[in-house]
Amino acid sequence: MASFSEIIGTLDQQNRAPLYQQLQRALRAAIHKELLAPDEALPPERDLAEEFQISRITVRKALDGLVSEGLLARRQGAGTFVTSRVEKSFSKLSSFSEDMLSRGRTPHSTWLSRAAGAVTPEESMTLGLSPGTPVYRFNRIRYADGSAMALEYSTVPGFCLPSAESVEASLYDALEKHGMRPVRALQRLRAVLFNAEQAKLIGVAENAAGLLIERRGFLKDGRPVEFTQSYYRGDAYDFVAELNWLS
Ligand code: 16G
Repeated sequence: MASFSEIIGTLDQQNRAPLYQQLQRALRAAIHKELLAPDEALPPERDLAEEFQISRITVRKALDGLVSEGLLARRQGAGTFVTSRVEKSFSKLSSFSEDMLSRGRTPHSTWLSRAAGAVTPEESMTLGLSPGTPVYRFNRIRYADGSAMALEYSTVPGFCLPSAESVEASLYDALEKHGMRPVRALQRLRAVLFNAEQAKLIGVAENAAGLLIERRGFLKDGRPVEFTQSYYRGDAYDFVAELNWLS
């Protein structure tokens, strides 16, 4: 079997660029050229340190950077892997958590805010609610295997849930528990550039390309139960739709 340096090249101890940057550059290039395939495991940090004659701290620093770029992912107990782009079906009404779990990735979120409030004029138009109606807002950074994938801003009418805190890891789990999970949705997709604040939250460069998906979800009886704006990293997602010709 080829040694790892035969795949990604060696580091130049005389070069003025820091060694962790050299290792990052070599790994990034190998991933882009697909010398390292999606889902391929990297050798353990200890082996990399030995092979490239650098400290484990340097290896860790190099890998940390690529994890936050979304090129690598750490899976607990299993090691570090090359990430694969997520293919998301456009015709399935699934949740972020389900999408990630079905790909063997571990979802988690951090809260930007989770609160009750009154509907804004924009939300009342979008959700068809009368002014003053209580709503819950759930704003999150969404991760897969520790890499930030999307920023998500959801508004849910007050009748759907008993409290803001009733939503923990998954909004759809909480809605389902209360018989309020949407069964139909309308979606709109638009290309966007991440502004400085969003870019910082999700760990990409300012003005990096992203995809904004707006979803309005409805119950069987037609009542709207969700308006969500999801800003996905453009470098992490492929949206896929199956089309049928109805003749
Ligand atoms: C997805 C949905 C979003 C929904 C969320 C619930 C798209 C474009 N959007 O991100 O509308 O609110 O899943 O995820 O798929 P959760 O149940 O994991 O919180």
